[in-house]
Amino acid sequence: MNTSQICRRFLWVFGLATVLVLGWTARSAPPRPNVVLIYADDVGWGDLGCYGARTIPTPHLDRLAREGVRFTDAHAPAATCTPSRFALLSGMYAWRQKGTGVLPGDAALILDPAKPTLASVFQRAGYRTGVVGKWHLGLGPGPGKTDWNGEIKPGPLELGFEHAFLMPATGDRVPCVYVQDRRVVGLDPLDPIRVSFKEPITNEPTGRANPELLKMHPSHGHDMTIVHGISRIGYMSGGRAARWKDEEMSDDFARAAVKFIERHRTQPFFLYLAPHDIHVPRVPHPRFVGKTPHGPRGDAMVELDDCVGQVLAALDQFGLARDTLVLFSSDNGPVVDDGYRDDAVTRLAGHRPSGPWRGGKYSRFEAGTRVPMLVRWPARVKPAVSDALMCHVDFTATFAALLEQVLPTGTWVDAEPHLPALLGESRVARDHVVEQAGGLALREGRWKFIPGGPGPKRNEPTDTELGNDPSPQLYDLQSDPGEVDNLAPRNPERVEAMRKRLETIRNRGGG
Ligand code: NG6
Ligand code: CA
Repeated sequence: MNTSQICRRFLWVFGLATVLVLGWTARSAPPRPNVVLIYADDVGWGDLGCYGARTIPTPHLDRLAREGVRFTDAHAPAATCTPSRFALLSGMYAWRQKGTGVLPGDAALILDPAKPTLASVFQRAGYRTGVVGKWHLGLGPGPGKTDWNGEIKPGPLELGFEHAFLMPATGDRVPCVYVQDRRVVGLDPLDPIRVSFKEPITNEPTGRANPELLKMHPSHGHDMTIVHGISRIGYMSGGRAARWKDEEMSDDFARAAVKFIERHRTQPFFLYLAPHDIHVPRVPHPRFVGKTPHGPRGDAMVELDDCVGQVLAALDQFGLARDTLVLFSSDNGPVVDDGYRDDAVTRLAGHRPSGPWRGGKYSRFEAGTRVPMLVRWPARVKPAVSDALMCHVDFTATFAALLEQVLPTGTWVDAEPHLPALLGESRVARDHVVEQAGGLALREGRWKFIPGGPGPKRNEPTDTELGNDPSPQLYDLQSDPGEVDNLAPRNPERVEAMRKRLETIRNRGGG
């Protein structure tokens, strides 16, 4: 062999080695998908076509289910919004911290900016981070102090989000304006906003005094300031030019989400998209009205599905679908009448929002927290149905594992990393989960334990069964998914063991 032959052979071998090494690293390189977490409001296990709904078309959610993992035993950390979202972002069950129940619209921020959050984990890993939609975790220093006409902080930007486009609390609570980053969108400084949850601010019309001005009437509460013909919880004045239009809210959020995706399409991004649908007041855009036989509640579900469709279309259009993990779930179980007369009860027509589970939003029975959950990531996740026991409180630790972020031991009080289960690669996840709805309940495998204690049997405004009983309850969900046969009197040992375990978890402390 002469020198040039040796050279050529060397180049050839070197070239082959390079191809092999590159090929290998491409397969084993740490995955860095974009993540879009869609966290819907009050959507029940049974409200999606892919979970059995027959009369509510949800083609885009069904597509996610077909192309990803559909979970059958996934749980929101609580049966209402604020505590679930608190746990989702902090990795700590909300019942460990006082003041984390359903918040008024002028509450102070309840998350501690000094502690890591789901968003800050992504930010530390070099992701662009954004939140669009329902916040409901408090903004600024709180009642009378949060400056709705100036800079609103602390908020999501102090917690690891780089961009924010928010509804501050809920659709049925004032202030009915969007906040972008730290400012109200479209505010006229000559018409400043004032907010109170204690007393009327001016003599502006309220649902209580002026029902003739309403286009949707409350069934319970919701009789304070009227904004666009709907009376809300709380009083606000001013900010007229900035007030959102309920019919356009879903599109407003979808547009903001798509804009965020487009802006960051060349960098890894994390988007927490929190639609308002299908929470009350349910006021879908006219193009969805009449799409189901169920009135506004069903139609709002179709609107939610359309919002998901807009996001999926953007991912397809920008060539990002393959490398983006899309996760869909809900912050608590379903509710039918949640305070407005919107025909939800009379037009149920056999639809079962809770699926086979008992109870719903506010309830310690299973439907309070057992929610739909879908995970699609075409590059990595194979389509499957998984019965792994999952809880949103784990997302912090689980995504930290995905991003290979090492955080000091004890950072997440309750979050456990369950990445293989999230990706559908394992059916083993939690061996227990605490369900919060006022009081607590414990799931351990197939067993469900609800401690005995005081409390009403039903939530009066919504007529949901709450799961309260003076005596302890024990159910075997495998043979009795509807929680009707209380096995506690026949299994005192299991009851005692689960009572003790719940006590131990409770006493572990919030730090
Ligand atoms: C309740 C409201 C309900 C809803 C809920 C919070 C009444 C009678 N009911 O107090 O309409 O706003 O709070 O829902 O006012 S959540 O999904 O944000 O937790
Ligand atoms: Ca909710």
